[in-house]
Amino acid sequence: MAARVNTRPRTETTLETERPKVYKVLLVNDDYTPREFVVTVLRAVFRMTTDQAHGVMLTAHMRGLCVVAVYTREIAETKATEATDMAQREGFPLLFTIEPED
Ligand code: TYC
Repeated sequence: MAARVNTRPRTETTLETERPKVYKVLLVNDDYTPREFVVTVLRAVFRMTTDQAHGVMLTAHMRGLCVVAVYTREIAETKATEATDMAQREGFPLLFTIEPED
């Protein structure tokens, strides 16, 4: 009797799960925006406690920049714009920017 040969092609499938790209929202220091106002914006837009907001504000004040939070692109853009607009309406140069996280 002829040997039965397995002619099934050998294939390998690897499943890769794409990691969603995430973006950091950065708070930029300036010399004009009052500290208390920065804390107010961080509390309102990023839902921080006063202590958290104060810590982030101080880090930006001392180092020039601070990572506020990490989100998907659309949420990061919306929050950075909302926070920057809030300051602009009060005449402050406070700036939030976004940057892809590596
Ligand atoms: N440097 C500002 C001041 O001394 C306060 C400040 C902190 C402004 C952080 C912006 O991202 C900032 N009044």
